[in-house]
Amino acid sequence: MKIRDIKVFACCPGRNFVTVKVITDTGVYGLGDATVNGREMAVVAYLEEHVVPCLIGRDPQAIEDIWQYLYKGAYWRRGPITMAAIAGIDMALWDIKGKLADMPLYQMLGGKSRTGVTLYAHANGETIGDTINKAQSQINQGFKAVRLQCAVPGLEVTYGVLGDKKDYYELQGNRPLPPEEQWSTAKYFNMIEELFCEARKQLGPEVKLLHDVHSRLTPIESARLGKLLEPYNLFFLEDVCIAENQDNLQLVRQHTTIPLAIGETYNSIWDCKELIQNQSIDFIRTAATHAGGITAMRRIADFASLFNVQTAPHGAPDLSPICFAAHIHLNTWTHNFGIQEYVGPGNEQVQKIFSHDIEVKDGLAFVSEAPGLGVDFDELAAEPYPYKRSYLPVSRLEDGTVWNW
Ligand code: CS2
Ligand code: MG
Repeated sequence: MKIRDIKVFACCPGRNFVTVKVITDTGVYGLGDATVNGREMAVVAYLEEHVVPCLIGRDPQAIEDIWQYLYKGAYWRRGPITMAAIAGIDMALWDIKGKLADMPLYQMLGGKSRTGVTLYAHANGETIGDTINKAQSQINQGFKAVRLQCAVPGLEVTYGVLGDKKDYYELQGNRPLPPEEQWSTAKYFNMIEELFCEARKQLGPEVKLLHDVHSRLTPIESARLGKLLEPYNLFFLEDVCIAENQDNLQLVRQHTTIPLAIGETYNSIWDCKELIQNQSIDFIRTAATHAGGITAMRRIADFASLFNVQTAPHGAPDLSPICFAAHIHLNTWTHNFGIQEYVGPGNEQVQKIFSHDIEVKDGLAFVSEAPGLGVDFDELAAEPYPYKRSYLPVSRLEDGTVWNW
């Protein structure tokens, strides 16, 4: 069996997705997600110019060999563009293998560790009351875990909050130049404790509460935040500070018992090796699309299991349903799985282009029994929605200094 062709699609059904389709000489094909938000066309060029020509004629069943060929063979290892390109190919090859074996991916990984995958929903609001009401409505729909993000009084826009936009697509899908947003740690600290204090009071002790700091704090500020929020029993505090220097999280750890989650931007096991083996985190948030595919996620999950670290894959709207499907298979298999982020099924166009039968009920996702990943891509339905350049925002402190967005 040989790889006959590989097609790379960039479409924008509300926001941009890069989709890889590996086609074999028998007609069986596989799909992968290679989307890097705000840098989509770099991955398209990397794949079309540097990866596709090397793979035509190869055996699509040699997944590990192709992964190593693209990783070690390029000399230039790691980085978001390289690893998303490898991920797109890797997912498609696992999809093909599943179709050939007539087995869903989770079965090939080792079978089920659980029947349903626990999801956390998002609640974001303009005020504390508004955020808590939205969390309550997610709980009413059956979610047992909710991430709370609230606008910071005194700042025009806040990460994770919609403002005047109707959904995440309108918020993120059409920004031909990067908008600039302000950040103030002092203003954030004036709001954040009250949010969780009120949420616990009003939502009760059972619901799992989560929060994403989106890397805005220094390590010592992160430690302070952890201590401040400890009484409200968070399930995890995400991206509390940057961990380019992996010791940063060790410093936070020395001061607080709040569970820590990090890793959505990591492209390889090397970005989280020390975090995991030093047990300076509780949840690793790598995504199949950004960390090198299913092959790489499996390795990270097994490594993390040695150190009591659980997986909590990234589930933002800039990961396509192909990545979501891969995560649901991985999460169904991974024994040390923690929780999956979930922002809903996507808009009508997304659902039409990427079809699958993953069932979401009472805050759990149930894996597809279809062979491979169990998701399809409708090229014709994608055609009316071509790629549109769109950026993530850039953050500045109130004095104009560029800060972490
Ligand atoms: C976020 C993301 O979902 C999350 O936890 O941190 O929304 C992130 O901002 C985007 O994926 C950026 O591309
Ligand atoms: Mg995040």
